[in-house]
Amino acid sequence: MTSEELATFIDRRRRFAEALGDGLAVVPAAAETVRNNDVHHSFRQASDFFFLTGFDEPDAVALIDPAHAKERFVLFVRPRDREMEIWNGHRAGVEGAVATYGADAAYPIDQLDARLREHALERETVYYRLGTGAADGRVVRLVTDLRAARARGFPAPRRIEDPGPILHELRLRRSPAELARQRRACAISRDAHAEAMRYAQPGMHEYEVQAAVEFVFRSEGSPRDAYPSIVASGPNACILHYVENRRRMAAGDLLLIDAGCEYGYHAADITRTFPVDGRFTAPQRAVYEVVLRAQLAAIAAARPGVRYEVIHDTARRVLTEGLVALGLLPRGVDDSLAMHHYREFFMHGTGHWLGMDVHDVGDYRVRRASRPLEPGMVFTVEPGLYVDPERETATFWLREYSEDEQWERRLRLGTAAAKKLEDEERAKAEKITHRIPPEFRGIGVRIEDDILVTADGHEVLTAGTPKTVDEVERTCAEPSRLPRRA
Ligand SMILES: [Mn+2]
Repeated sequence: MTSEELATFIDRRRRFAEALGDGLAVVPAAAETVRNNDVHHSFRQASDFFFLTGFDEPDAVALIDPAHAKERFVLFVRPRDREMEIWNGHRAGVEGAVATYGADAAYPIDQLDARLREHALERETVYYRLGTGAADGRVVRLVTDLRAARARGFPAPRRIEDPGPILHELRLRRSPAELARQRRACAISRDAHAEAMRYAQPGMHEYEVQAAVEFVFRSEGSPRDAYPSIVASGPNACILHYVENRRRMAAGDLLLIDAGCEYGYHAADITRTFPVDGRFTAPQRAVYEVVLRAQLAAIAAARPGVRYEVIHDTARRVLTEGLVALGLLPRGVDDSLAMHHYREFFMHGTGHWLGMDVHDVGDYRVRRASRPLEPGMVFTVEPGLYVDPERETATFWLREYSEDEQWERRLRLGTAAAKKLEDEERAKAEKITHRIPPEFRGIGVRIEDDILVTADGHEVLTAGTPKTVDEVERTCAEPSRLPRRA
């Protein structure tokens, strides 16, 4: 770790500690998970833990105890072990945790219970995110155990508080150093999408194009994908989280690729949709142009002070206008919006925060109101349209409703009970069966870029990824530098 990197983590811990006051935070690392038999999934550190420590090993816990006289940042880690390190790789050990990662003190992980107890005895609040893993039982037992200490006049924990809201507000706005890493992730991902357009050909399998995308990620310095790549051709583009990537592609297919890499623990998230044989058909192009118009309009709305929901409202209005014009919806634009008919073809949100995690942490609403954008926030804008390949008709209910109310009901009643109620209400409404023009069936298009809110507007971090019909077709026609199967 460079001294500049170390300074980043020290600064983050300082800001976190200020918010903790005299509380004690317990932040666990990610655990290794079994893939099959004695083989593990590739390890990726928990983002909250990495954000505070920069420490990249499993079986570790960080304590942040700002009111402690000496041990304000303590790491519990796997001790050095020559034999284990020969098999599984280098460990920093307790020595490295202090020397490299700047811990005030470090101990072997098996001393956690005893030492955590000493810290907790003096603190009224333990900040720990319940429900995230193996340390839950440990923390609950400890707090229960120390109840008796209060009768003896020790502070002892009265509260287990979620540190998430504090940490996630810190993670929501990019510092210049963080932004530099995310920019790099975006630039690499941009190059990978352009290469996929050059590389793909009819007759290839989706996974071959996936290999081209991920080759560019690795060869330009990204150690890891930000999420499993979606490489969805033809009708598969209508499956939102399709990751099988095994279909053989044919001329006339569209190929939707949703893939982004990680660089310096920051994610990029790009989607492009292009014709496998390099030329959009007229219906494909018509749908594509609608999605593109919606995406550009939504991006144009991004600037400080604008509420986050404006992005979605802008996208869905433009998409709905396009759907009506293409004959995919039975009513006019205003009805289609109020009755949410567009959801037959656009069933997801327009975007999400993007940071260390691809679907990053951070609240979208504050006291129920959509939050205003601020400089340093990064989010995706990814409208899409998906026309079911198998249905000749679609059913539309003539009923206005508020999505906000439906969300609230889901929170109050739970998803299953709320859904039942929604179905009952819908059954009472009149409905229209609308024929889907056959030329659009099976077309799925999504276009996604990553947007930084700046002081006076926004910046598209993934700019330069081919996007207009002309840019896409031109890039598809370029030769690829990557080898193809003979
Ligand atoms: Mn996304």
